[in-house]
Amino acid sequence: MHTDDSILVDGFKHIKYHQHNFSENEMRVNSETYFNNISQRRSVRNFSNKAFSIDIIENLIKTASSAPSGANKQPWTFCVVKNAKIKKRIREAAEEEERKSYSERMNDEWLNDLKHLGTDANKPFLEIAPYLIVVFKKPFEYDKQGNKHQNYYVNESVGLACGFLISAIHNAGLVTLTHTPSPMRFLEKILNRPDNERAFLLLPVGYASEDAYVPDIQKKNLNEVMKIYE
Ligand code: IYR
Repeated sequence: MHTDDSILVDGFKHIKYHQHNFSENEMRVNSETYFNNISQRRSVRNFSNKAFSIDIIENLIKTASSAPSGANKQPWTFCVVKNAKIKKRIREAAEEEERKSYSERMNDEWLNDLKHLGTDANKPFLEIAPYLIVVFKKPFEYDKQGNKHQNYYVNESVGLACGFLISAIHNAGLVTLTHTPSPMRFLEKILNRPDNERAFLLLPVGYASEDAYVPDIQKKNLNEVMKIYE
C-alpha cells in the first residue's frame, strides 16, 4: 500500500521530497543572513555558571543527530553531563592529560602555533559550564543478540554531527569550544560507556562569562579557500 506521495524502490518506501521554492533573491538573502549569524561564532573559553533548562540541550542534540551519516547508521552517542561531581572528575582527568600534552607531547612548532590563542593545561570551563556534551563515535554496533555490525565513514559522520551541533549551539545564543583532551579514553571510563564507543569530542555548553575575551583572529579570505572551475 502506498499513497500518491510515495513510491517503492527495490521494495523500499520512498516519500516525495518537497523542495523549498525560494526565489534567487530570497536564496541570496537567506545565505547572507546565515553567514552573518554563523560568522559571529567564536570558541569561548570563559564561561558563566548560569543555568538553563535541559530541553534546550535536547533540541541541540536533536539537531546534531539530524546530520547525514554513512548508510544513515547515526554512529554516535551524545552524553550530557550536568552532575557537578562528574564534571569535577572529568576536569581533573582532562587537566592531567593536558599537563602532559603541554609539557611533553606537543612539539615546539605546535606550542608556538597555539601561543596566540592563549590556551594552557587549565580547563576550569569543564566545571563551570552548566553542561558538558561528550560526543562518542561508534565504530561498530551490537544487535540484540550481541552480534557486531559495521558502521561506515564514522569519523566523517560524527564530525558532521558535531558541526551541526556547534552551529545549533551558536544559533541558540549559547557558546562552546571544541575541547579534545588527548588521549580521551578517560571519558569512556568515567561515563561508563560500552566497548563500541570511543570519545570523539567534548563540548562545554553555556553562557559566556561577562568578562570573556577571545583572541583577535581572522578567517581566510574567500579567494584563499575557494577555486572556481568554469
Ligand atoms: N587540546 C589542547 C591543546 C590545543 C590544541 C589545538 I590544535 C588547539 O587549537 C587548541 C588547544 C587544549 O585543549 O588546550
